[in-house]
Amino acid sequence: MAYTYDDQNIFAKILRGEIPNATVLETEHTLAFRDIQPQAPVHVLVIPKGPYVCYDHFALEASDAEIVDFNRAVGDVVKAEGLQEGGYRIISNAGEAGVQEVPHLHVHVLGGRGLGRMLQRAG
Ligand code: DGP
Repeated sequence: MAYTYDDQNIFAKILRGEIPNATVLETEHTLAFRDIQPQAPVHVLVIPKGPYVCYDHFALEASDAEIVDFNRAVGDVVKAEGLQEGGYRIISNAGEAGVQEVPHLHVHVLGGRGLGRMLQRAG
C-alpha cells in the first residue's frame, strides 16, 4: 500500500510551529505534547517529527534511529508524568476503523485514573 501524507494536518502545523502546543518533551525525532481534549488526568500525544500517517507506515518506512527515539520517548513520557506506579494505557488509532482524526502518527499516553476495560463490546 502507498501512504499519502497530508502536510496540512494539524500535527504537521504543530511541528512547523504554526500552532502552539503544551510540550512535555522533545527529542531529535519526536515531540510529546498534551492533548487539547484530555480524556484522563494525564493525556499526552507522542508523535514522530517525520511525515508518517500511522503506525504501520512508521514501522515500514522510518529509520531505525527514528523508531528507537520514538519508543524511548514514549517510555520517557510515562516516567516524566509519574505513570509507572499507577499504570497507564497507550493507544494509536489508525484509519477509518480506528477512528483516526489526525492523519499523522500519534500515540496517546493516558493515565492518572482507572481507565476501565480496553474496549466496549460492540456488534
Ligand atoms: P485520534 O482520534 O487518535 O486521531 O486523536 C486525535 C487527538 O488529537 C484528539 O484526542 C484531540 C487531539 N487534537 C486535535 N487537535 C489538536 C490540537 O490542535 N492540539 C492538541 N494538543 N491536540 C489536538
